[in-house]
Amino acid sequence: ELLLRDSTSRALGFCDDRASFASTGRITVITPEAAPMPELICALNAGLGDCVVVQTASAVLRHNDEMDCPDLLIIPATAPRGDAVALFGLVSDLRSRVDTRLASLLVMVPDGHPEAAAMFLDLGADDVVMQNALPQEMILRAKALVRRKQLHDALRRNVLDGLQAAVTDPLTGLLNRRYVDHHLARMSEQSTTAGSALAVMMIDIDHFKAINDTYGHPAGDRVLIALAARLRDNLRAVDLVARIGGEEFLIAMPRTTAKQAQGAADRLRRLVSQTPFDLGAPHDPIAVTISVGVALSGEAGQDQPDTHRICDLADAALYRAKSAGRDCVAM
Ligand code: GH3
Ligand code: MG
Ligand code: MG
Ligand code: MG
Repeated sequence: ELLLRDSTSRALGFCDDRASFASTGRITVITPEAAPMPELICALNAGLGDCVVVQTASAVLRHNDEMDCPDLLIIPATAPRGDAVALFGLVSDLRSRVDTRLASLLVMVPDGHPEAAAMFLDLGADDVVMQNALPQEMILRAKALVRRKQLHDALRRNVLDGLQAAVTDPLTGLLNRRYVDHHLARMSEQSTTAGSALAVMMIDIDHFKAINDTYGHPAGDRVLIALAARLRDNLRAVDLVARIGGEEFLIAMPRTTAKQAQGAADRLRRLVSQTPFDLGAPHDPIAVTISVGVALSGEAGQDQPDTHRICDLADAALYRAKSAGRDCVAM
């Protein structure tokens, strides 16, 4: 193997220093052959990073991180002519599968079959290379495809980060009102379809102005952050937890009965009131209480629920909790 790599490296004019080609991409070659093109594999390893060989499409992901498909898939479509149909199927399959569709796809086309090149491109290959092309050409095409995939990844990450930022409250990391406005209706519809109810809680910190006045605004901010974490940590993953105003939070709980909602609200209320928030020196732990208003929607048989109305009902309940003396739950 060492010999092959050396000879290939020389043949391709790669520099001998492998370190200067630090692992740049993850490449998977898909071929039923047990030991395909050792020179090519070694050249790819030397020039582009880590290259693995698998026999089937479904084996691609077993060799890679589940959530993280390879940068480049190479299909040496150089098998006998009878297998062409299977290879066309493989290419379109890789293109449509969620776990491989983002990988760049390069097909090596058998000599004398230029029509196959067009077919593979039409089915979604990003590039093709003829079997008799020089290894340099193969490597350069592979390298361009790896770069392209990595650039796409970076762009996609930026877009996702941007979307994430648009629906996140920067102080607490909870979801924000914009997310609630878009998402609550969908949660409510899903609950109705499932024949269960969606519970909405409005939470408001009691006398928060006094906390700011006593400890300062930065300490108030840290209370908001700690309270947000305490709420999030004590709810299910399916529950939506959002900061919708200065010291106001909204929680939406799918598949929740009135009794469960009331229990959850009171549990959260006690979790806050029973353990003061310790911000460290110079502050003594800060005692905080919350008032909670709860409303329910979407129980079986009910018409399409109006999420604005549910929020209004939860708001009204919160108002009653405040009137009743705070540090309590109203429904
Ligand atoms: P109540 O029990 O009636 O809710 O009394 P309250 O003092 O909590 O209510 P009020 O609405 O009068 O005051 C809310 C305070 O929350 C006033 C405002 O300065 C503070 N606040 C709003 N947003 C922030 C924030 O992001 N950080 C900090 N530290 N304070 C905030
Ligand atoms: Mg308020
Ligand atoms: Mg208020
Ligand atoms: Mg308040």
